[in-house]
Amino acid sequence: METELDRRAREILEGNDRGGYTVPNGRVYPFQWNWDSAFVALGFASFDQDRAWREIETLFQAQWADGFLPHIVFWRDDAGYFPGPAVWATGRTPPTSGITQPPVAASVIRSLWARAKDKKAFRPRLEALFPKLLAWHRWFAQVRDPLGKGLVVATHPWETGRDNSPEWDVPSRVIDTSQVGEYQRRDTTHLDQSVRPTKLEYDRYLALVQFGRGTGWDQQRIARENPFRVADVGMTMILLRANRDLLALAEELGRKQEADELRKFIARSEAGVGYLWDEQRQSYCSRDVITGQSSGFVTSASFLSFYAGVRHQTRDQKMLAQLERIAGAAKYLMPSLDPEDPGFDSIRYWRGPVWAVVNYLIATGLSDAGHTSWAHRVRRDTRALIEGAGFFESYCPITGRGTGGGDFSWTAAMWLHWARHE
Ligand code: 9WN
Repeated sequence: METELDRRAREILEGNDRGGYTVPNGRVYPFQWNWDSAFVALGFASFDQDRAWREIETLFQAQWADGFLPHIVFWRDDAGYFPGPAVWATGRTPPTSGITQPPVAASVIRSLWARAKDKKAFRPRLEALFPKLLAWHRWFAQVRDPLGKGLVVATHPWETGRDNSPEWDVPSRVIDTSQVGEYQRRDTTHLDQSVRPTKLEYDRYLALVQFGRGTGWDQQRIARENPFRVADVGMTMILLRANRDLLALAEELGRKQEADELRKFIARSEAGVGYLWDEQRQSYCSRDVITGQSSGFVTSASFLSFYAGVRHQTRDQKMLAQLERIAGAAKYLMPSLDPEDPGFDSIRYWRGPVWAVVNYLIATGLSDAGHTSWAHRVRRDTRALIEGAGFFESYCPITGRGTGGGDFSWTAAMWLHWARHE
């Protein structure tokens, strides 16, 4: 039976639907975002499978010829967001940003395919999407893995989806912001400044956009020369999982050669992911590839090792110990930053708040690895947050208060797909 929250979640997705794509929130984020759309598709699948596939198909219409998939597609301009298409100036049709985002789409398509009742009807759509997904994954391997270890190097904090994580503080210090000039932020007209990134962070975000634009969005050059180049633990773990899911689809479609290629990507990442283990911190952390320095921060992304299917007995035990410690310090899992870290800020974006989509990934991984009671705890906390505060962008892990934008698409989607279930 449909509950009040089920109905509300569905209404949010339908209200944020702009015809083939969904905005994360109509006011704060009025465009199509890459990983938001992937999660949103899971939400649609609970009541409209055709619409779920369309969300991803629309996103891939904005793919560049080299396989790159942008983090924002500006199907229609909207002055309510900064930086808009004129600032990015990528010269594409449709207009897009020039950076990417965590590659969850292949995993989502695998899930949509598994639940498709009429396989015959969806098979041509799977056949059409498969090479596009593979092209994006190849792009990561060819352009964003300079160490050849199967890791993902992010060239902008926005790429990681965890924009102001303290993981980026030290690597960002070298970014020259002297040429950024005056600009007007729009996020702080919609939301309180206390929940958003700082002016210094925004200056750095824009300096990186200017750098990319200065290269004519030459991705090869950006990968070599960008002042910010960090192997992101989140994107790396997500890509490893996505490669496994794409491999399952390759096998399903009988694409032997592609399956072999994907097996190589997976083997490379499995062998290389140890580079992100911080022995001193006893956790997986992102690592600056320019200096070789680990961030030393335990964040929600650290726990995606389970989701990636990385199995390492001693490291897994250490991560479970971290989980237990954090569960004792926060009422609701999983805070985006270790609550015992001195920089923890329970309401500031990716420096403390809980995000339903990351919880979904973490819980999926924990469950797959057999840590079912932890997986259950993460789901229960997500459910309690939504029941208590509604469909917010994120939540304070201490009080459960909603933070950021309301009527948020991916939170509604996570309710429908996952959090509401027992
Ligand atoms: C920049 C849309 C996006 C999410 C990101 C989240 C936030 C954008 C912003 O909103 O980032 O991409 O302007 O703050 O950090 O994960 O995809 O919901």
